[in-house]
Amino acid sequence: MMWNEKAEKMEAGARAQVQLERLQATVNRALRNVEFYRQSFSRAGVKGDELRTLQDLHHLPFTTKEDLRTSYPYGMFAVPLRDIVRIQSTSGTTGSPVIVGYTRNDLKTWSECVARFLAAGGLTEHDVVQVAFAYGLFSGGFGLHAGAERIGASVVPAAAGGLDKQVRIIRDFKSTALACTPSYAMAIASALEESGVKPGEHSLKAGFFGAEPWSEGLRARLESSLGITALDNYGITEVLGPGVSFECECKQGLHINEDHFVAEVVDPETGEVLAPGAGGELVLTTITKEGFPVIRYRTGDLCSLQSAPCACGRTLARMSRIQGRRDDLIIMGAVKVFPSQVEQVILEVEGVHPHYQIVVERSGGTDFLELRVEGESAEAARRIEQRLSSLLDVPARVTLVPPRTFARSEGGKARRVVDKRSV
Ligand code: DLL
Repeated sequence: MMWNEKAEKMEAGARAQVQLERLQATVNRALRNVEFYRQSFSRAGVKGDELRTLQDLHHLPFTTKEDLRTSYPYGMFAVPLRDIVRIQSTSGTTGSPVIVGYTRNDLKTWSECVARFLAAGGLTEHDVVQVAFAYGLFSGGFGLHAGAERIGASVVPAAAGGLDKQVRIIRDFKSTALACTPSYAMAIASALEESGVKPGEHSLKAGFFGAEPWSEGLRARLESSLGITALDNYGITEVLGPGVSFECECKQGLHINEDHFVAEVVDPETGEVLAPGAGGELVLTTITKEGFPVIRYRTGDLCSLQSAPCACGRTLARMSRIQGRRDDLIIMGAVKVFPSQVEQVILEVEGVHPHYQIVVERSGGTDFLELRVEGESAEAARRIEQRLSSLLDVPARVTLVPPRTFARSEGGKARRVVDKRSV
């Protein structure tokens, strides 16, 4: 189902024109109202009125997380605080947090973008949506809530935490859709199973998962254990929150809401813009945000872009599933691996559970990877070891641990890697 056919199926030329006009307006507003952009444009020797085509965007300076942090708390706001009706923030786990502000129009844009992905997953006013993301400064809870409400579904603000509570709500409220992180969905699936509820005995039919990287293997596991269709959606607080891009029923990449954002993929080292299909760092520019516009924001997320038509009929370009963040890449000498690649290996083998931890250690100058995974099958462990060793090109050790060794997700972003080399 399409929430906004006009926008989602707009012909390429017409959309490019809309994008250019909105981009020009955004840049003008940012230069007028935000000192940071005046300085960064002047350092780069570019002027706002030099933006005549969409390609000219490639010459504008990047904005980094560090830039946003330096402007803490309100330095990047492009409107006075009296026009801001909502404030959210990043968690600040890797440094000081970034505070973002939304005007009334921005909140409308946000719920529109979220409604698009919920509708793409078949959600209507007849659904009961269980939002099991944290509500608070994190953008997940309020973002999903507003989008589901906009569609007219019955929204249950279950919030994160309390697996028993999640199971009870699924069972008693007859939730038809679940929105949370994929790792939390797995914890909920395990808890449902342990409480004796089988896929055919509850009403769930759709899952909207995002906020952290996940693998095709985990999708398959979630779909079979919960008896649902599981779709990926991507977002980032500095740019909007959930709603930047989303999968349709074709599950062939995430459609970018291009009437609100312009996406580029650049070489993470040189910043050079890459051709469609090439993997690199996602760079996003908002073209309708009023309160907190960002120009060429370096997300740190790695993916590729493609503009080939999609069978669903949407003309919105697609990005691949996010492989991981630049910071999450496990680098062991010449070997580079993302936690989601390790997860995929675990899920290809029967006999272990997708509850795991990756431990990286150094001994005698050599790096080792140990995968600790819940399960009892020595045969499964051996097969995972073999597959991991060929994926990594270095020996990997798999240690089986008893079920429930790892604390179940409380709904936040999973932390899978323990790097003992830095302690
Ligand atoms: O996680 C917004 C969100 C909420 C998206 C709910 C989807 C659903 P932040 O806390 O600012 O915002 O974290 C953004 O999370 O840069 C990615 O590294 C990661 N991320 C978000 N969605 C996905 C996804 C929200 N679908 C950071 N796949 C981003 C992989 C994702 N990584």
